[in-house]
Amino acid sequence: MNAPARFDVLLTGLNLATLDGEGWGIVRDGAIGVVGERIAWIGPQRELPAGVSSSQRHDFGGAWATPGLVDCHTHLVYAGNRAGEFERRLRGATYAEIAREGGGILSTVRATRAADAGALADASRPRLAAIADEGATTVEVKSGYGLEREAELKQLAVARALGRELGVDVRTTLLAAHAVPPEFAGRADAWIDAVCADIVPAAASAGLADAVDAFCDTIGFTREQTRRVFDAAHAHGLPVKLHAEQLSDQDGAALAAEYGALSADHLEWLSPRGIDAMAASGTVAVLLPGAFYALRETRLPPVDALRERGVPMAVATDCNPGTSPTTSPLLMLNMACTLFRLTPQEALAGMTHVAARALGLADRGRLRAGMRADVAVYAIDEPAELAWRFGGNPCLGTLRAGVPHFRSAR
Ligand code: DI6
Ligand code: FE
Repeated sequence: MNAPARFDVLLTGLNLATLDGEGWGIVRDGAIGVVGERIAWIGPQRELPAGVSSSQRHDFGGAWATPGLVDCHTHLVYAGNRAGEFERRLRGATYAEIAREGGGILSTVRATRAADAGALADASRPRLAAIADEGATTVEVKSGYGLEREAELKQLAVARALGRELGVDVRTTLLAAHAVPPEFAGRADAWIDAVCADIVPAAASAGLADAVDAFCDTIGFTREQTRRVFDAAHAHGLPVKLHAEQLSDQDGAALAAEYGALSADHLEWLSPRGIDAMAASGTVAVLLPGAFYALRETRLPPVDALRERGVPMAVATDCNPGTSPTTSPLLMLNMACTLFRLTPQEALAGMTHVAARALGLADRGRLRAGMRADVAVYAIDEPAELAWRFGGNPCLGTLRAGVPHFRSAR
């Protein structure tokens, strides 16, 4: 590997779990040299070219580096909370019942509409900061709690602004087809008309959406309605994703695959037909163990079949106030293994390069020369520890597009 004469940042004293290739891609006693936003050199420290200098050097004395985490499915920009609904569910009400009564997503819609952009950012900032604090360098954020043009755009703009403020690469997804807003109660098709004719074009022309998502389920939208949203997204040059087969089998994953979706997410009710379609289209399966856990679901996503068919599996927080009120990507690694039986290596791949693929990003998720210099550093003895433990945070900080955000050992 040719090294430049000078690095902007040099990280030394690191064991590397590069995830470059099939397995962990371990390099012991490694170093990473960065120029600008990119990894310029990576390898065993003893092979560092003699005489190379660096503007900044950080030595970690044997900590581990992984690719920066990619949390590819969150709804973290919202106002209010749903603790009261949680108490109701503990007394026996179901998520779907609460939704049908106008609570659930719609209660967060009321709070999110009422918050101005500043208040919405103040409510959401700690969540993005907490996710980043565990090693995330790229975070996807969905709208879907505005459910009217300006409020949807407000959510997307706040997400982007928080990303710039905290130095996290925030990717935004328009999820106007999340629920039927109160103004359109009983007129789901009319709402989808508005989404397609007004909101998708507005988000696209404002440059505020990187993708378009929909909630295809009995308490969400039908396949036909979802298809219309996808057509509108494609007409505006935006890729699609889908909340599919979370609470029932609507054959949504196959529809997503038909549209070349980046991902289909949740998938507890995914059928063999859906798996075949995803395998053929290369659509990523995003697994969300936090929602599975919080809803006390018992039906598992078909992980063995997905693995057998070579469908790439990502893992994300689904950070949202209703079904996954977590800001811990590391806890999701643990739950992906404990609840869904992924291996720790699959789980970490699922929150790095596979998650990047679920966002259409090919420049990150592995530690390799030429990739974006997104790196997470952890005070651990071996990489499987990231999925083994739950609670606590061993992250010592990150490089985000080459910019160091490190703190002292914890
Ligand atoms: N599925 C989910 O798990 C979230 N949205 C969705 O379509 C839940 C959102 C909420 O309850 O606020
Ligand atoms: Fe979600």
